[in-house]
Parts: sequence; C-alpha cells; structure tokens
Amino acid sequence: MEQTSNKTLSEWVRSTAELTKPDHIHWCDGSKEEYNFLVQKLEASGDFTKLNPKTYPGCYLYRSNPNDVARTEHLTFICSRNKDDAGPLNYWMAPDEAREKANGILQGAMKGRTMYVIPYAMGPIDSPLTRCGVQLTDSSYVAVNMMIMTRAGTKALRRIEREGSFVKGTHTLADLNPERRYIMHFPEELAIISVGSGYGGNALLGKKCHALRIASPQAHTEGWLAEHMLIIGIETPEKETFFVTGAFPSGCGKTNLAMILPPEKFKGYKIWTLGDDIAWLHLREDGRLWAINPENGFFGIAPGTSQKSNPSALDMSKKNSIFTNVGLTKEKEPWWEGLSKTPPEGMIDWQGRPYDPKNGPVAHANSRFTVPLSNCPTYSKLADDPRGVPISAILFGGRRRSLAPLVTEANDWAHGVWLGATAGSETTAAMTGKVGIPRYDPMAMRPFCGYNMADYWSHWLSFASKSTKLPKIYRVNWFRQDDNGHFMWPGFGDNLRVLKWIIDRCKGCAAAESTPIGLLPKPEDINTDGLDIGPDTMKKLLSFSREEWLREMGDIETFFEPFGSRIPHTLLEEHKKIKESLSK
Ligand code: OXD
Ligand code: MN
Repeated sequence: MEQTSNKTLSEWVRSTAELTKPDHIHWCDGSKEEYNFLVQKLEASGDFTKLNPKTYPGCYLYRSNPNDVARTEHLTFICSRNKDDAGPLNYWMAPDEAREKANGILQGAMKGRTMYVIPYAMGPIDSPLTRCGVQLTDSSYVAVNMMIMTRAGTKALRRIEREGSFVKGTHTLADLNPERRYIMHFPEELAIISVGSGYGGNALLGKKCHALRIASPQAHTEGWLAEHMLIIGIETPEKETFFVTGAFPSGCGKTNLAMILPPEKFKGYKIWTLGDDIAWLHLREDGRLWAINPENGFFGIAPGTSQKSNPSALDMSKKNSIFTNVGLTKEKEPWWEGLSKTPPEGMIDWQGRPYDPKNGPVAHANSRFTVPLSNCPTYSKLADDPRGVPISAILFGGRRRSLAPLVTEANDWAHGVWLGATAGSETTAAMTGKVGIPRYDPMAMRPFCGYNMADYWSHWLSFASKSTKLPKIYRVNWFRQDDNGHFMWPGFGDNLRVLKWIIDRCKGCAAAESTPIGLLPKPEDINTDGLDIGPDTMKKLLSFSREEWLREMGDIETFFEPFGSRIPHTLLEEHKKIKESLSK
C-alpha cells in the first residue's frame, strides 16, 4: 500500500520489495505503540530477553550472531564514480559493480520476513540543519534501535514529502554470511546498501553510514562539517556555559567524556550532555560555528562502564534500553567486565552459555547499550534546539601511550587542522581486527570520511578565510603512560581539570607557553587540587621530546605520501614550519 505522496519514495519501496520479496511491508510511524509491538515481537521470537522489570524496566538483552559483533571496515566501501574521490584511506568499489554485487544478494533476501520502511530525521525535526533519510530493513532489532537512535516516523516522513530529498538506505540481514557482507555508500546518489550484517554501525544506517560517510561529502559540497564528535556544555560557577566538541576514535571514551561528573573540588561546575558520537557543524551569520547532534540516542560501549568511569551511563541505561552482547546475571540484570570486580555467580555469557572463563569474557568487548538521549541525567534540552549550540573549542584526541602531551593548544586554525589531521591512536574492539595497533586516525574520521581525506582537510582549512570567530582547537591525550606502562593521568571526571584550562583560555584568563608543537600549559596552570599526582608527573604529562617528535614528523610524511598532489599546500606548509621549529 502506498503510504506517501513522494513518488520517488513509493517507487523505491515498491522496486526494493519486488527485488527482495518480503512477506509484509510495515511503514513505521514512530509511535510508542509501534515500538512496544516490535519489542513484543522480538520477545516472542526469542531474540529479546526481558531484563528484570523491577531494576531494569523496559530493558531487553539481544545477542547478535557471534560472527557479527563489530563494524567491518574492510567490507565497507565508498562507491564514488571516480576512485580518487574516495581517497587512499577508503576501500573503493565502482558503483555499477557494487550495485550488481548487492542486487545478487538482495534478490529474494527478505523472503519470510517483514520489510520495515523507516523514515528518519538526523537532527531536531524542525531544524534547517537536519537531513532526512529512509531505511528499509528486514531486521526488527535494527528497526527498534533506529527508533531510539533517530527521530523516526511520520514527522520525518512529512518533512521528506515537503523537501523532496532523502538518503536511501537499503539494509538486509540476508544470510549473515561474512563472505557476502558489504556496507556500500554511494555519495553521489545519496544512497547506502548494507547487506549481511545486523550489527550497530553496519546496520543502523542513520549513524555512521548516513550521518558521517554520506553527510561528510554532502557537507563538503554545501559548506558545513559532518564530524565524529561529542558535544558538551560546560557550565561554570558563574553560570556561563561553554560548548565544546571532541573527536576521539571509537572506543576512546567519548561517551564517558560526554557525561562526566565534576571532581569534588570543582563545586559549581556542571557538564551538560548534547551528544556522544556525531556533530554537524555550521557557520552562522554571527561568524561562529554551531553544532547539532543529528542523533537522538546513545549506542555506547558497555565494558569498562562503571560507577567510577561513568555513573550517568549506568543510571540512564536502567530503563527503556537495549543491551547487545552483554552477560546476564541470575537476577536477569546485564553484566559486563568492569561493572564489578568479578562476575557474579550463575552468569550467562554474551553467547548465551553458562559463563566459563575458558570461553573468554562474559560480555563481548564491543557489547553495547542503546539508550534514548533524554534518559541521560545530564541531558541538555538544547540538544533539541533547531539552531544548535555555538562552539568555543574543538578537541582532537587519540589513545597514545607516549609522544602527545595531555593537552596542546593550536596556534591558529591551520595549525589546529594539522593537529587533527595527524592525530594517531591505537585500534580498539569497535571494529573487527587486532586491537592496540597504532594508526593515524585524522579527526577520528578515518573509518567514516566518505570522500578523499585530502579534500576533507582542504575543506577544514577553508573555514579560516570565512570567519575570525572560529573555535580554538586542542589536541588532548588522556592515555599517556609512564615507563612501567601505567596511565599517568587519572582521566574520567578529572578530565574537567583540562577542560577548565581550555575554557579559561577561551575566556582569555589562563596562561600558555609557546613551543614548537603548539601552546602548552605549565604544570601549575592545571588545577590538581585534591588529586594524588606529583609535580614531576604533571611535568612529564605536559612535556614533549624533540627527538620523538622529529621521528613522528617523518612518520607523518610517510602517512601523507599516498595523497599525492591532492594534499593541501597549507597543511604541508604547516608541517614544514613545525619541523623547522623542532630542528632549531
Ligand atoms: C561507534 C563507533 O559505534 O565509533 O560509535 O564504532
Ligand atoms: Mn563512534
């Protein structure tokens, strides 16, 4: 039955159904009743286990296929017409070849299943910065997750009908065969095809596929930025709020930082949470960069989330949440490594087996919670403001055991882009493959930039000529280790100590010292009141080694090489300046 006045949409739904042959088609209206209906269906089929209704009301556990537990970067393709437009950091497939491959898998793939038609808005429903999409999927798990993660349903459909344009996302579980798993993006056609995976970033197409890989080239064309960034507001005791975005690679604590609780000595400070993963940034008439969070929920990593690291996340996931691939206690509560010291008696592991340490951890290292944004105790209503929030500072981070000081301020915008472009990190369990492997992850966008990263850097650099009121840029590294392999910085809530220096810098009331790699605080500029951390450690945390950095400059040159002449001249000039200053 045709449910929309948009002819492109109804024709696409019709032709996809003809190809994939679902038994039913369900147009999602996004209502509570519909969500409950889908949850009941998942419970009846045994896919969802209801958690303890007293302690976890409205919460469910889902176990994915053990071969389908993380994003698969090696199966993720940018299918631009021109290979060079995808750039050296993306896997590329010619659009015709990709469509042919996908069609072979889509053929009859939804037989025996329902195809859900999910219209969704990325961003507040009435924001001019919002973009819409429609996902077709044969997974009820994906449908309920999309309902939490995006503003899905009739309102989004009406907006699509008014505007006419939308991103087309086709998703099928098919036979979950890793050999026939492809996550394909067609930036020139605003289309996504994802087959053979039901997992998070591969399957919830509004998230990485739309809001980053399709939106980043779209933002390039239209003059804005689609970024892998959290958004927070830092309220000071004087009741001023500074908004900050932060790009950190997957699994580096963005969700924790998005909802930190200030240390005891920081009376009167408050962190407001607007988003933990994605920010869309636009320059407004006032010359400032404003950010919206296109998402409406959290898809956070469970292991390591604890009373110490993130009490707010524990709190917010205690109602109306979906847990994926965590353990299950006798009391029907979720459990993961880090939640308490040892697994409680009678634990069932993430694969549904009685827990046996021989089988590995209780929860998969990339197990997740899906939680509505508004559940967060530090949620800011401004997350729903159609204008977004004005950004004072941008953080670029990574997981580096040495080299990068705790915090470095960029001398100016171009230097800040260099700091972002050369950020490195160690791989985590958020993607399949080995963990702990160092790699450059520019602006934490390596797996998510839908076009040539060199053009992306040029786009970033272009903002310098458009405004004099751009945010200050910082590189941060919470993960520096001493010679014995211990973390030197306590992290978590204590990161506010670094954020305080940053906002004091934005206000113009904190000192910094100019060095070849950027502006650094002196140890006494960071408030360590109440912290068990000696002046020597602070000194080390804020130090850099010329030798190490000169080696790093060489590694960066090797990393830049495959971009050839497409790499922006300004970035190379910046690199040369820093290298010269390090050699003096
Ligand atoms: C995520 C990721 O799920 O970055 O946010 O992998
Ligand atoms: Mn992410």
